[in-house]
Amino acid sequence: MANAIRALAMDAVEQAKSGHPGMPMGMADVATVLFTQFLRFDPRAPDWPDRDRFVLSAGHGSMLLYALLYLTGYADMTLDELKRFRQLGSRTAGHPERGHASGIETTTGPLGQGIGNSVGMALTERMLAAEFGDDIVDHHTYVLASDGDLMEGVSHEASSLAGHLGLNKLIVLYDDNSISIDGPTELSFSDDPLLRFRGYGWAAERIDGHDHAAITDAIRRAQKSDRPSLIACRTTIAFGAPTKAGTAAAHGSPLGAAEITGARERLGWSEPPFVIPEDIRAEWREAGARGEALRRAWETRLRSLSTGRRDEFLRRQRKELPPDLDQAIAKICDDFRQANAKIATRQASGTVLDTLTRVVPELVGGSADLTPSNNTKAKEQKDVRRGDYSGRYIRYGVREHGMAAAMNGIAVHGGLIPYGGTFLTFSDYARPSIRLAAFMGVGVVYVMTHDSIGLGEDGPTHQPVEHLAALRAMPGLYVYRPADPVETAECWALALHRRDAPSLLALTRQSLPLLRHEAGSDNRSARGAYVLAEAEGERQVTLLATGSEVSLAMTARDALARDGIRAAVVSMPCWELFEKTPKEYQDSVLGSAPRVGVEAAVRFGWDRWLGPRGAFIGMAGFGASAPGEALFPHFGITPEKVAEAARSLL
Ligand SMILES: Cc1ncc(C[n+]2csc(CCOP(=O)(O)OP(=O)(O)O)c2C)c(N)n1
Repeated sequence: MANAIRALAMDAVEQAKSGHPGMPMGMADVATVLFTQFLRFDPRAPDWPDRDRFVLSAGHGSMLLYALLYLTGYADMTLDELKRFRQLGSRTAGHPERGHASGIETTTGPLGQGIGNSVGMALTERMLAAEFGDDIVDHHTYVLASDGDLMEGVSHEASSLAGHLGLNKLIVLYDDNSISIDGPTELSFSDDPLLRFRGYGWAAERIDGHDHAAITDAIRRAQKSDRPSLIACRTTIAFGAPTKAGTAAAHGSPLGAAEITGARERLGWSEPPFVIPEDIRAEWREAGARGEALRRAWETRLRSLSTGRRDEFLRRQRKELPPDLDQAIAKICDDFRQANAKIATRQASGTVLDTLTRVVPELVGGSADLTPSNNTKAKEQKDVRRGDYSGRYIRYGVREHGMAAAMNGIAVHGGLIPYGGTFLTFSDYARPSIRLAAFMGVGVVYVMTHDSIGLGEDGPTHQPVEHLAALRAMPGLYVYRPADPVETAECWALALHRRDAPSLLALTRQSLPLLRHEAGSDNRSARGAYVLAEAEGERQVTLLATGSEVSLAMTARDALARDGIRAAVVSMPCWELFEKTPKEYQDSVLGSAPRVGVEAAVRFGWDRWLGPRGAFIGMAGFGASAPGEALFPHFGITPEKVAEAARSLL
């Protein structure tokens, strides 16, 4: 059965003239034992919520996963798809892409991310079990990881968190083949991963990854462990290939006709390319059919839940939000207006969360050790702890990347909606996982505070300047920079409603005046940009601003009015949403008068809104260490400078 995987991997890579045959051939035995004896899955119900999760963290070995999906009988993974490996429009992309085929739990390829995701999945399993009971939620998360996965920093962060939280249903099968692209791993890697993972609080052992009995025993032990498990499987890369086995030459290139013929001989595999003998195929299909009875038994248990609990469980699986969310947001906006709240948008966000976490029970928060700064912990949220997973707040520690990768895992697992905080400047530390959230289209929410020089004394290391531009450059990510408490609540509503893409809230440390005084529940931020204050009469200039600089533009508008200059102020909380509005709306907002952009960040990206005659007030370099009130004048970001720029355009 393992040789069927090896043959398909060799054949598909050869046909595509590109790909990675080595890992699938090396880990074929481990995968066969896992899929035939342990993994609980049902190809006929790939999204069965209580299935075990299998994450191929070493995404370059994608043919291993595709072969398994084909052999076990997933309807959309046909032999034809294997023959079209790595071709345009096929389900069998170079690296596994979530959504391309059922059975692909998460997108992998950037090494280390899969391990990070798996920690979020395993944690979600425990949290949902604490809420809905072990009868309804009781599954394992299995990961196949390579040397590269273990070298990458994100896996260290995530594994350390998994050990701390005691996620004992997480089992990592490590392809300990001592080979990476440059050659033997001893060129760059002298860790003792077993010692390291034991240090994280994991169980760790080494086995012969070609010995089926040893693999079986090790997985059994791991299933009984009270901690997460790393099973280092000693394997030979490209097992069976006559000259390339055990060498880096087999990692990422087709083996070539002669080598494949030799491998077929050694493995005793006489079938032509892409042909699986009937008896072996039947055995694989039988392995794929094992899960149906388990799934049906689970469905019976689900039916025995009370109607209320069952409906709640299923609502979350459908990613449907509770019906009272919008009403709650409207009430929060009213409260802000009544109080004429002059608070930082991070504080407004904290107030919003106090309500949202009550209305949306699937919201699970956290921060990379900046909880009091990010205002991410709602009043009623309890910490998630080792052994007690009933809380809804995760202490991620100083692990931004691990946090973002784990949040992706929480999101793809289903049943919970993750949000997590850090300083906006440290979005860089989380960026590879943010990119994957955008790429997969999962509704993670990032709460990124301290969003400009306005943060003050911590200085330029902490003051983001290029981050908004960099984040806006990422396809599929919605970047929100609300201007006041009302906009903050509106942006939270938009972020939650968007279940098919990640959202990032850039929030201030410093207090801001309330700008949105008008009553009513129209979510004006939903259009991405809108006229906050129209000119008195025909517009002579339009001031475009985001976040903390909108109030500054409003002051400039008053100053200009005193000189008889008619200026409008446009708040632009979300460029991505504005881009999606009809051109007529955009034209009406932007107007035909000259424009001044105001944002305490770099100009990069702004010119598309400013037009050929536009001016920009913002940052041209890094910030400085001083109180925020001193920095705005120092860098020339003041109402006077905005008014001056406006006058120069007339
Ligand atoms: C973040 C990241 N960096 C680099 C790569 C390119 N890459 C793919 S596989 C690999 C290392 C291969 O070694 P190993 O992980 O041991 O896999 P094996 O050769 O055993 O298949 C590298 C550097 C990547 N996919 N992701």
